[in-house]
Amino acid sequence: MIKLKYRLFIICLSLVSISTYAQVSSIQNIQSRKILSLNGKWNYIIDPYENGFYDYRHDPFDQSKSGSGGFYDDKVQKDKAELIEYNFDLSPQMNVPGDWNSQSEKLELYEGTVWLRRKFNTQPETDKRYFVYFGAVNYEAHVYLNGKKLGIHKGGFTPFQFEVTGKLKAGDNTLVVKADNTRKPDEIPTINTDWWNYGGITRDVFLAEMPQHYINDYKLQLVKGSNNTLSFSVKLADATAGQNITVSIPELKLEKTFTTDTEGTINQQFIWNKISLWSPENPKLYAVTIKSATENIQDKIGFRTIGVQGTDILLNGKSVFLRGISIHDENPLIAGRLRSEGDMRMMLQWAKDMNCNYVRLAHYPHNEEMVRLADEMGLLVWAEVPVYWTISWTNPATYANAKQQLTDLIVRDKNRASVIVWSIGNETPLSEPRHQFMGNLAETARSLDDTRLVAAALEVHRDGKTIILNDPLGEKIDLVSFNEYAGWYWGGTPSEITSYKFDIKYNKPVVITEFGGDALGGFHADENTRWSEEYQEALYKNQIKMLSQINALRGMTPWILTDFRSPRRQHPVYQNFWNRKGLISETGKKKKAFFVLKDFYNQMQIKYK
Ligand code: GCB
Repeated sequence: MIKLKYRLFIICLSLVSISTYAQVSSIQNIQSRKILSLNGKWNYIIDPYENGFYDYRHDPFDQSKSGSGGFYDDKVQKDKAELIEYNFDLSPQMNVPGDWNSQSEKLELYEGTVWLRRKFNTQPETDKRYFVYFGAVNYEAHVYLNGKKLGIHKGGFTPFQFEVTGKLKAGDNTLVVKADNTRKPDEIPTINTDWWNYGGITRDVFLAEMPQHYINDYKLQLVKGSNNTLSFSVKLADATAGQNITVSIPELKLEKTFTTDTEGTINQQFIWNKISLWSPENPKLYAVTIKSATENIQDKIGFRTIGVQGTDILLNGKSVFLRGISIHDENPLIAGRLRSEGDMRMMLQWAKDMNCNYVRLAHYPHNEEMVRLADEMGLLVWAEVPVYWTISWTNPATYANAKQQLTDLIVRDKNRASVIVWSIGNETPLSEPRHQFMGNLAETARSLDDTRLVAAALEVHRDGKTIILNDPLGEKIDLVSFNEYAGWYWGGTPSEITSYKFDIKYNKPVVITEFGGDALGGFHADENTRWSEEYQEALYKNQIKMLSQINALRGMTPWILTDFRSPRRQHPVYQNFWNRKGLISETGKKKKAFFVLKDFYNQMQIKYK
C-alpha cells in the first residue's frame, strides 16, 4: 500500500513538472539575447537499463527523499574505499549540438537513455535572471543543474528552457541531461515513422542572462490582408505595467514607443506606408530593434500577406504557384541531423537550383536557423508538427503534447515571413477521434496566428481509376493537400498512371504534399525497372501530366529533395537503410528526375509571372 501511494506521489510529481513547464513559452529570438554558449564537447554515458535513473527496485533516484543517487550527482571517487559505478570525467565526449547516432558506431541504432554532462563557469549577478535554453533534445529530456532537477521536457524538435536564477554557483557548474529517444505509442511522433530516430541534444544549448522584467516574446507582422497595417505585440516574462518598449526600423524611419499594461503586454496596430513586401523574388528583410530600458533585441523581419481566394493562393495579393520540394532535417553529405548554417544553406540552395520558391520542412519543426535562412534566401515554407500516421487519438496527454509542440513551433517562427503554412500533421488515418484531435489542432493554430494558412498532408483513396479526396478535415483547413504514390506504391508502372482522374471534394487551392519513387543514384536501366533513375524520371514526367489535369493545382512538394536515412528501408542493394526518393543522391549528385521537375517549375514560373 505504502508502495502504491509512493508511486502515485511520483506520478503526480512528474505530471506537475511537465505541466508547469507547459505554461512557459521559450524566449523569443534567443540568438539576440545575452547568451553563453554551452555547445561543444559533452561527456556522455550510455545507459540502456537506466541504471543512473532508477535504483534496483526501479524507483527513480530523483524522487527519493534525498533526491540524490543518480548519475546527475556527477560524483567522483573521493577516497579509495568509495564505490561509484560511473565517472563522467573519464567517459567519452560527443559534440553538442549533435545526435549521438552519427557520433559513435555503438550508438548508430541505439534507442534509449544517454546521459550528457557539460561543466561551465559563470559569475551570476544578483539583479539578473538566468535560464538554460535548449534548441531541441530528442525525445524526453530530464535536466539537472548541480545535482538538482530543473524539469522534464518531451518533444524532439522544439525549444525549451528552465529558469536557474538562484541555482547557479559562482564558478563551476554542472549541467546534466538525461536524453531518452525511446519510441512510445502515446508520444508525438509515435513508434512508427519513416525517418531515423536521431537521439540526443540535437540543437544549441545556451545559458541566457536576462534582466528582471525581460521581454519573453514579441511579434511584428502585417495584419491579415493588409499591406500597411503592422501589428506589434510584446509579452514581458512577468506582469509588469508601465514598461516602455520602443520598436524601430531605421530603414523605414519607423520608431514607436508603447507602454506595457498590467498584464505586462502590448498589443498595438499602426499604419506604416512604403513597406517593401517580402516575396521569393524580393526577400526583403528589415533590421528591427526592440528596446526597453534594459534590453536591446535585434531581429531581421520581412512583411508579406498570404491568403486564399477560391482556388488561388494569394501572396501579397497576387496568385502564386508553389514550386516546392519536401526536405528532412538531414543533409546526405553529413551524417546525422543538420547543425551548421553551411549545411542548411546547401540544402536550400539545392532547392533554389531546381527553381523552387517553396519548401516543405517535413515532418517536424526544423532548426530555427533553417527558417531564418529561408527568409533570407527567399523560399516560402510549410512548417509541420510530427503528428504522423497512427497517433493515440483518444489519449488526452497525447493531444496536450501535440498541441504544445504546435504552440512552440508557432511561438518560435511567427516572425518569419517565409512561413506561410502551419501543418498540423501527415497522413493520419480517418476516424472520428482523429477528426476531433486534428480539428482541435487546426483551431489552435488559427487562434495563435490568424495570418497564415493552416493545412495537413491528407490521404486519398481510389475507386477504379479515380483518386478521391474527401477527408472531412478538408472543411477545416485552407488547402487541399495530399500525398499520393501512383506509380510507386500503387497504380502500376509510371507509364500507366496518366489514365487516373481526380475527384476532389473541396473548392480550395490544391497543393500536393507528396509524390515520388525511389532511384539509386547512378543506377541506369529502362523506365520500367524499379530503382533506376529512368524509372523515377518517367514517374515524375507522368505525375506532372496526371496532376496537371487538376484545375485548382497551385503547387507541390514532391518527396523529396535528397535521399535520407531510414531504418524502414532495408533492401541490401538499393536501399541499405536509405530512402532513395531523393532527387539528389546520397553523394550529392542530381538524379535525372531533378531536371524534369526543374523544367516544369521553369514553365510554372513563366505562367505565374
Ligand atoms: C509518405 C510519408 C513519408 C515517407 C514516404 C515514403 O507518405 O509521408 O514520410 O517517407 O511516404 O517514402 O514512403
